[in-house]
Amino acid sequence: MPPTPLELATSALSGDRRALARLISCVESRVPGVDKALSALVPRRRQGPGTPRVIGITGPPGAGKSTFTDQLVTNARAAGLRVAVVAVDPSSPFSGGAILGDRMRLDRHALDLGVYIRSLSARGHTGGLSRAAGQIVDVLDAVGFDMVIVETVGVGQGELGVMEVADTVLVVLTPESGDGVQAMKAGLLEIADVFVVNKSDRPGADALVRELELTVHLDMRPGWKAPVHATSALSGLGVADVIAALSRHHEWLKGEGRANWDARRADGRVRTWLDLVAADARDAALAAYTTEQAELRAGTRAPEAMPRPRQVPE
Ligand SMILES: Nc1nc2c(ncn2[C@@H]2O[C@H](COP(=O)(O)OP(=O)(O)OP(=O)(O)O)[C@@H](O)[C@H]2O)c(=O)[nH]1
Ligand SMILES: [Mg+2]
Repeated sequence: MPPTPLELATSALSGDRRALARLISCVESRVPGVDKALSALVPRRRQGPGTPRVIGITGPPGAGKSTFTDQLVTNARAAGLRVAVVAVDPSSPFSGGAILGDRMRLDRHALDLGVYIRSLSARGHTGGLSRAAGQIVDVLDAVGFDMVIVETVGVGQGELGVMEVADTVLVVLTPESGDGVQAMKAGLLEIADVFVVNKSDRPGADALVRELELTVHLDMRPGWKAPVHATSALSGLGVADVIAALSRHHEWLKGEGRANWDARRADGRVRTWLDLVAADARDAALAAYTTEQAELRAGTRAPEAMPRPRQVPE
């Protein structure tokens, strides 16, 4: 008999890496019994912006997110912190190029027991990537990591959900993303706690920095104002400033911004629940109504004429 998720959770809590990996796989595919294992971890989940610090890194493909992740990991390790990295690729149904790239870049930490790296692709996900990412962060939290970094490619709606699991979000752009920034300004402002214009060794970086600064400045909402940093992550130029900005945001969350953190976590918990409700309802509907599904497939029944139970199943 393979171990139950609850047994895996117990082993993971005592430091068993293989059990941790298997538990995370259970979370991804929502195997029976995983809900019980996760609810058992509740008392160990963070109740405030303390440990772990959960840092989200997002931005367009190739912007330098993994280079930054690597720098953050190196920095945290130097301070003796245990770090987990969750690399999420919502666009890819496979563990494709981006994730492989992450792997290779982070490979130099592979033998370091203070670092845990996990990639998460869109394949086989029921109940949403953000649901999975959120629950995986909870697991990593419970087993005692000091820092969890969630890297996800893109800056669209899909990534917004994934980034909502983070306490602090770093948006990495490049001079090349200038035009795109216009289109997605509102969305970016919504999620970014720190902006980075990476590859500042290339032309156009200054203009994008000014544009972002102006955008942040014109945002009338009270609270944290996202700083904008120009970096060259490859050479390390400006990276220390970004790390300092991430720490300042963390301090802000602990003080003045505490209500902000509480609200974000509350929303996150509700969203995870609703994702689970939706996933269960979908599974239940697919298992039932087989005749109707055959008619739907044949085109003799409209999707709108399919049964849609509104009762929450027991
Ligand atoms: N010129 C220049 N290249 C950089 C800089 N930072 C990263 N790169 C390069 O840009 C490429 C992409 O870097 P990654 O860190 O993999 O970017 P990413 O955002 O994680 O990419 P995906 O995960 O594939 O979306 C790599 O070849 C890096 O070496 C920089 O500051 N300047
Ligand atoms: Mg990457």
